[in-house]
Amino acid sequence: MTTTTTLGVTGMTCQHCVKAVTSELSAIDGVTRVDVELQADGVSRVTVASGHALARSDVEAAIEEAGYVLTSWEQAPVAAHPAN
Ligand SMILES: [Cu+2]
Repeated sequence: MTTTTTLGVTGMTCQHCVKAVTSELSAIDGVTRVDVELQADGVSRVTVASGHALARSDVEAAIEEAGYVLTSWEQAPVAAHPAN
C-alpha cells in the first residue's frame, strides 16, 4: 500500500540542502517520491511517498547522513481512492 510520510526537518537553507535530503531519502528502499517545501529559517516540510511503510530509524539516519535534523514524523497509509 502506498504510504505517505510527512517529516519536519531543520537545518536546510537552500536548494543544495533540498537536493541532498531528496537524494538521501530517495535511496531508501521503497521510496517513490520526495517533495520538499523549503523553510530556510525553520522547519522544512518533507513529504515522502513509498510503496510500504518506512522505519523511522531508516529515515532519521538518512536525514542525519545529509547533515540535518528530523524534528517531526507523521506516517499514514493512503487508501486506494479512485477519485484522486
Ligand atoms: Cu543548503
